[in-house]
Amino acid sequence: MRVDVVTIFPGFFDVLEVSLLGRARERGLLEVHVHDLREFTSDRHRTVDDTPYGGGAGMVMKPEPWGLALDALAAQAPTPPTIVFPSPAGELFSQATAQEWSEREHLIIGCGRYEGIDERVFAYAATLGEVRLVSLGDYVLNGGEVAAMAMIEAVGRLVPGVVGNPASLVEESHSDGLLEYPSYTKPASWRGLDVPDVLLSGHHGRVAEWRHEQQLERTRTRRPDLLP
Ligand code: 6GU
Repeated sequence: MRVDVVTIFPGFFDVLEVSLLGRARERGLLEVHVHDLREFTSDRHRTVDDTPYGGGAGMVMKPEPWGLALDALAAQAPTPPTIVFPSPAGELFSQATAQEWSEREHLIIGCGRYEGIDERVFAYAATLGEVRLVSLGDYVLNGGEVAAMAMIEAVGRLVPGVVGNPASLVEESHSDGLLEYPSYTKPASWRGLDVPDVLLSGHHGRVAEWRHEQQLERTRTRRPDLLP
């Protein structure tokens, strides 16, 4: 999979060099290219924003640099890309979104700052690929960069081969619509706190049943909105 990120803060993405996704990059499973939006300006001040028509607070990102950046990146694509704009005004990003995108050949992620991007950019992008405005949740970040990073990690770890043991993707939170069951390791007793007996019993059927009950109970208390 190839991911192109467009941002006015390319340095934000330096951390992708390390950890899980860093190794996936080295192994050629995941190619992430970060582009500075200001490279697509032509004025002396490399301007990417301007005041909003109709008035109001803050600045809006100008359409021209975005148009040139999208042209340059979509032209490289063998198939129409999925073009993602992280936005608190978007649809909610979920594990299902991550799964869907992990099967795509090419993602372009456009990170907006300030009060947003000129709306016409989304309409233009839709002529180049599938456009998705996606939010991490109901709170506001200063820009799309941190959200893009979260999306790249959630998607990247689902690309086949990125996570060493694919079985570890099966029993995790949100993979079956429930929260994950609690986990324990040695020692069996620690500071007066004991591992539940059933996990020491060696009885696989009872362990599986207990874990499922724990998933249901946790989901009921912490995330009732996930239950039907
Ligand atoms: Cl995707 N962007 C911004 N700016 N704020 C957010 C968000 C995205 N998701 C939650 N808050």
